[in-house]
Amino acid sequence: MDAYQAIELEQTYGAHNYQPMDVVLCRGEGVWVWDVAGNKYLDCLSAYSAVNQGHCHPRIMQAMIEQSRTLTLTSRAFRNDQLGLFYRDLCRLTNSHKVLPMNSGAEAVETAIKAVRKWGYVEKGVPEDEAEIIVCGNNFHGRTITIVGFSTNENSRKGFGPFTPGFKIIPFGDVAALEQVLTPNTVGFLVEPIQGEAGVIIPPDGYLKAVRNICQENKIVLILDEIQTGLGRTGKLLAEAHEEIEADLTLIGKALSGGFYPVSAVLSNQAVLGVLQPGDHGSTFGGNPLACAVSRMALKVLVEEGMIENAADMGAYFLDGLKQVKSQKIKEVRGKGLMIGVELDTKAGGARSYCEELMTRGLLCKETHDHIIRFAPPLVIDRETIDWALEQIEAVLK
Ligand code: IF1
Repeated sequence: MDAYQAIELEQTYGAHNYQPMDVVLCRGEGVWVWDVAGNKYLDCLSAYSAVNQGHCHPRIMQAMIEQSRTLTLTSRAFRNDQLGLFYRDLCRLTNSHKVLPMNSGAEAVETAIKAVRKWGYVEKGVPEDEAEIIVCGNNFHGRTITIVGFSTNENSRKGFGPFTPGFKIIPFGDVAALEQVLTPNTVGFLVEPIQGEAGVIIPPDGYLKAVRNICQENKIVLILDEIQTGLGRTGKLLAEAHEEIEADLTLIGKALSGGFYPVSAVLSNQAVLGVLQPGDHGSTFGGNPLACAVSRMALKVLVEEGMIENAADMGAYFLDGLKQVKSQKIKEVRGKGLMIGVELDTKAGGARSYCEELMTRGLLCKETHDHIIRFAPPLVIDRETIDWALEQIEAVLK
């Protein structure tokens, strides 16, 4: 099937909830992907950081094949021999006490909201149905009604009301704003360590440590959404490590399976997830043996193959190279590890056209908020490939 036929089918039978670039991919290996016409591209999106380990990582693939030959799904009505091992590996790696496994990132966010509300009622004595959770402007935490209800992006909300009450919005990066919004009914603060969709917005140094202290002092659960920043993307296992803090609840997803399978999880100290009783929460696929086997190997290769350190080294190299690019079109280059954003001047005419041109040069990337191009290749990228990428970016942006 050629690209035209594939696009035709999508347009004919698919809901039009995306406006994808017209490239029809059919193969992935490491940092490279190929389209149906045989063209090769450097993937600088990594499926929004779900393919940190590189496309079709052979060891993760092998783990998936083996487990899929023996047992894929039992539901949680019964136990399986992979779940406890997954919990143990994840808790040891992240210094967590408890795990609640889910499937999509949004489900992990919703799970955290339920657990924190119940913790507020049971442990903090907040009156029933009066729990308040603080979030930040320009947040992205998923697409469910509750989550888009506290989005500040009109496109995410329009036409989907009415929304879930109990959320307050403060500016990202503003410590005083958090202190001022607190009430005795505040139970949690949900925030991305670096805002991804907002355009790789890095908070001021010390922000995470400051909000960690405020939450500690006011008995508020600090929930860090590391679904995009986690699992090596910023050059640390979790982005919280850049400020040497530990969240009370940490949300991970995406690369937790290396892009092979939807797997997410809520990681917690005992206090918060400990309030959930049998029957409080669950999902058909949450914690299934196939997801557990795939995720255990995805975590193993991430650590054993030095991908986290490589992300730190190659990220610094990529960022430095981008900062050397002389172009009137570039307003700011920012990033941490291999989570990089290039903000263009509004006079440059919008980021999409540059992404389209980069695509013709064999580099796939995605704009966000009209003027920002995100560069987030798999964490296995090497210096030589970054040099090549920088040549294409310079050629397009000069
Ligand atoms: C799409 C954006 C990124 C996330 C954070 C939770 C979730 C995401 C920090 C929900 C998911 C994905 C969703 C995907 C595109 C992508 C995205 F552009 F939508 F905003 F990465 F920035 N927290 N982000 O980034 O996880 O339920 O999707 O598994 O909706 O097209 P999910």
